[in-house]
Amino acid sequence: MKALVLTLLFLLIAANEAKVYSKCELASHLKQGGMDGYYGFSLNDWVCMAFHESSFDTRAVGRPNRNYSRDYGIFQINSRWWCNNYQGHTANGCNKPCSAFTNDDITDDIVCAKRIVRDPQRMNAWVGWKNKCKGRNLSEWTRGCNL
Ligand SMILES: *[C@@H]1O[C@H](CO)[C@@H](O)[C@H](O)[C@H]1NC(C)=O
Ligand SMILES: *[C@@H]1O[C@H](CO)[C@@H](O)[C@H](O)[C@H]1NC(C)=O
Ligand SMILES: [Ca+2]
Repeated sequence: MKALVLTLLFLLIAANEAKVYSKCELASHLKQGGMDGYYGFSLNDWVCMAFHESSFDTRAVGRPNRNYSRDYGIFQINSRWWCNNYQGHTANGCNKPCSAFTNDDITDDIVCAKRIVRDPQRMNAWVGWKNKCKGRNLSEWTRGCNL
């Protein structure tokens, strides 16, 4: 019985921490977070970016970059500039531990993504967006969503 309870508890915790968004669910959260049109970027841009950066997986952690920084979470936020992973120098522009960007609550991830896009390079900060979304017809990324 105790083992069963522990197993259930573990599954609950695991389920709580590992969230892979669906396209429309993410679009809806981003809209609530004020991302639609933020600095001129549409929901489609944000959804397309998140897909190509993390496949919508809130737990995604990138392999170490050449300079030993890493990218965290659904928006693959970089530890050199935006969050602290306690493994080297960081500017910590979003003033967060990187672990804040690998849980299933993306509220703070959204706040940080907004901070990132306010920098001059805008969404070019995300290579996935630059290579796979920029300048393309992105209407499929919110098609069929009830927004
Ligand atoms: C480290 O590499 C990442 C990814 O390539 C990049 O975003 C970041 O700006 C780099 N940091 C430095 C200090 O060069
Ligand atoms: C984008 O693609 C959709 C569907 O493929 C189409 O309906 C729409 O007109 C396109 N938009 C532009 C600006 O080309
Ligand atoms: Ca978070």
